[in-house]
Amino acid sequence: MITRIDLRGRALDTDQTDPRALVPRAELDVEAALAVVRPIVEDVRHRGEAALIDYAAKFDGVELTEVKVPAAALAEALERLDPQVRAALEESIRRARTVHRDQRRQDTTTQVVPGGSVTERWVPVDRVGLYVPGGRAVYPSSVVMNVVPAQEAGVGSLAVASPPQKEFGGLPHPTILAACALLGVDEVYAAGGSQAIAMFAYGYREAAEGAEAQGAVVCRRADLVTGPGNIYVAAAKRLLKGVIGIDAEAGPTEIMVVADASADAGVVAADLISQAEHDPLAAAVLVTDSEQLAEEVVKELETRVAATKHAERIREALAGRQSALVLVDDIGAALVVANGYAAEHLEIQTRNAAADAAKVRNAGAVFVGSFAPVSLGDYLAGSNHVLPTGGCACHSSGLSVQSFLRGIHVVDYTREALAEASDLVVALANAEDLPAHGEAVTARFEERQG
Ligand code: HSO
Ligand code: ZN
Repeated sequence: MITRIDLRGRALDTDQTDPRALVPRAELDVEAALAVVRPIVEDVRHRGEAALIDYAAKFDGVELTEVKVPAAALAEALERLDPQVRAALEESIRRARTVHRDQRRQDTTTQVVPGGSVTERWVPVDRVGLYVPGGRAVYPSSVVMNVVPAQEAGVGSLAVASPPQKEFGGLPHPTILAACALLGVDEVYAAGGSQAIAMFAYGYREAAEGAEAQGAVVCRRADLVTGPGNIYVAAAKRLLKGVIGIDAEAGPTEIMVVADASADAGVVAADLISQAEHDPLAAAVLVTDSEQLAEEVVKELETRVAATKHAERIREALAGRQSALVLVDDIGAALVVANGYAAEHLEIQTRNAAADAAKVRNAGAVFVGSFAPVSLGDYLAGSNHVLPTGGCACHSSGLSVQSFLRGIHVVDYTREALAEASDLVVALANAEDLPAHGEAVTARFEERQG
């Protein structure tokens, strides 16, 4: 059910192979989705709420009269929330807040020369749109993972969008609404897919009578949109990047487990399955130096997949080209593979897990030892679960307070400090054939008449 890739006997860190190519990923054609998404985005831009209502009918099968979720629906969802789920969400929020609060940055002022300083001032984004998927993936935990870092960063205005659900009268899923209410988010929209991203990029006004009429603004445009989503959401983010800031184009979930003979095959299999459960395109990869562990994991996968609820989806994910059992000579080689792959989630289940984990350079999040499963991180570790996929972990981080801040350089020089730098600015300006740049400095020291 799962591909074997045998890399034994290969000098992985010295041969010429691109380490990213050692373990394949699922094919995901975001470019093709762009063609679908482009007219939708344009339509939302020009027709606003009327377009959002039309797409809710077309894609979600619901008749909406308004896209904004009424406050009463949020309160009601919270009231009806299962008390156990509520307690778990509250603890998830508490732990995430604890971690994300510590990520807040201090402004730093550097005295460059006497009288000349540069301060890096961290300023939260004014307004953020958070996208929470619906459909197969209804994740109230993702509400927590998006909202908490934005709030801890000090973002002043925060709106959530999630697809309208037919079985809930056109509202987003009630657990998502309840999670919003728990977090104090009161601006929620029943909008999904690329339409929702366009809504955040352009905002919309009340539908008004007459072709030229403009109603009052209902949803203000946002400066940044974050959150996972399907390929159409990724395509809309690619298209609108620049009009609006984006976090990342999230792809299917990935788990890579680096394990040696000391690992428990049942636990490894359970963890691989846990992320395969998300999506038939999810990647579940074991990298091990133990032939015996690999064989045991295969057996455990068979029995555990058969016994779990979403067996079909999981089987498809495990059978896909993106999932594999990779055999390597030793854990050093396993770490070369892991660093090359740059997994969204990387578990280290080895004898020296902490030391091996310290050698990881590329991963969205690392889970150390046998008691830190990815699913703990998904819900309750305190870490964020919106993480870079598709190998993007080699250049990007998961969502954090930092994702919602900008560092503004504040330049403050005295007359004397500028005078001292004047000749140097002029020299560089002339070297670039931009003499007016130099003149902007020297103008300040000219003798003026009158
Ligand atoms: N593993 C997913 C997040 C998630 N899991 C939400 C369960 N719910 C991507 O990191
Ligand atoms: Zn998950």
